[in-house]
Amino acid sequence: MIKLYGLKMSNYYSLTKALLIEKGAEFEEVKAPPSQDEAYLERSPMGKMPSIEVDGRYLSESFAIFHYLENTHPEPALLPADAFEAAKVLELALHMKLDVELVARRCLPELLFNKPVSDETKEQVRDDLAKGIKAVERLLVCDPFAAGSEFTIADLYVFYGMGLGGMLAKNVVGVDLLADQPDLAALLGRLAERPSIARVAAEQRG
Ligand SMILES: N[C@@H](CCC(=O)N[C@@H](CS)C(=O)NCC(=O)O)C(=O)O
Repeated sequence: MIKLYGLKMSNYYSLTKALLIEKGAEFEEVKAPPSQDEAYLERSPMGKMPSIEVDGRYLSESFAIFHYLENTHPEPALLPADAFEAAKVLELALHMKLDVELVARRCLPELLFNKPVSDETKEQVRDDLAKGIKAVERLLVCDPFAAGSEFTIADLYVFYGMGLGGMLAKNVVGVDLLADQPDLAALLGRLAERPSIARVAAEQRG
C-alpha cells in the first residue's frame, strides 16, 4: 500500500492524489505539513509536499512520483506509446509547471502569508507569465484533452497548475491567464468533472 504524505490544500498533493486515483493504485493519506525536520527531509529533501512511501522507501517530487507510477501501474497509460508524442506531453506539462505555475508561485507569500511582494518582482512575474502562458498555448490541443485525444499527465499539470497559478496571477498581479483562452477555460471545466479530480476536490472540502 502506498502512503501519500502532505496536506489536501496543496495543489501538488492534489495532483498526485488524482494521479494515484487515475492509476487505480491503493493508497492511504498521511497528514504531513511541510517541515524542515530531519525525519521529514528524509522523505522529501526540500521539506515539501507531496511525498510517497512505498515499502519503507520514500520518494518526493510529483514528476518523479508520476514516473514511478507510470512504470509500476502502466494501465491506464498517462503517456502516449510513441516516444516522441510522450515527450511532447511532458513538454507541455513542464512548461505549465515551470513557466506558469512556478512563476505565479513567486506571489504566494503575498496572498497566503500577508508578506508583500515587491513591485519589481510583480513586474517580472507579469512578463514571465505572459511568455509562459503563450508557450503553453502553443502546445495545448484541448481536443478534448490538454495534449490531444487521450487524458494524459499533462491534463493534471494543466488543471492543478492553472488552479493555483491562475488564482495567484489574478489576485496578486492582476493578470487573467484565461483571458483570450476559451479553449483552455473549457478544458478546465471538463477536467473539473473528471471523477478523479472531482473526488480530490470533494475530499478537500471535507
Ligand atoms: N516540485 C514539487 C513542488 C512541491 C511544492 O511546491 N509543494 C508545496 C505545496 S503545493 C510545499 O510543500 N510548500 C512548502 C514549502 O515550500 O516549504 C513537486 O512537483 O512535487
